Amino acid sequence: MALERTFSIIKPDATRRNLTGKIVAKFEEAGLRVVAQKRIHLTMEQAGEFYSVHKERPFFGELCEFMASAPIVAQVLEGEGAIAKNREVMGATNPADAAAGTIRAEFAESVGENSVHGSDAPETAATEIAYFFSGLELVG
Ligand code: 3AN
Repeated sequence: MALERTFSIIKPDATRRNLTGKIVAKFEEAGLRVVAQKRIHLTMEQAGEFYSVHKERPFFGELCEFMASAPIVAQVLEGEGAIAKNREVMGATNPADAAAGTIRAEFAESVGENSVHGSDAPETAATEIAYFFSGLELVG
């Protein structure tokens, strides 16, 4: 399997509850390496731009308000098959469906406030990484 990079966000529900370290530990235990990381507070406009693929969905406004409600931690994770591995460690979107031991099963509060975001494909990973980080900030 190839060495990949994926984009990850530790969301406001998790930063608010001081869960950053516990979530990073889950990634590291799964063999993912944090090669870039920063804590930022998104504006509504930035949240809307990041989630623009969902702009027609009924929960779009609520999603943007949530993502701009408190700081997030944006990260780039590197590892063998990092995109799929990260999604496995995150668990299903709805915490009620997430497998035991996954981040969402342990920490997520609801389908909307679900603690983490992870890219779903190589193309989205590249776009999302470039939206948040410059090449100089990726330190493998
Ligand atoms: P994932 O984050 O697992 O890839 P997506 O891409 O379907 O899931 O959804 C993006 C984000 O939109 C989710 N992480 C969640 O915060 C929010 N979301 C998805 N479905 C709902 C829903 N039914 N109600 C509220 N928010 C939702």
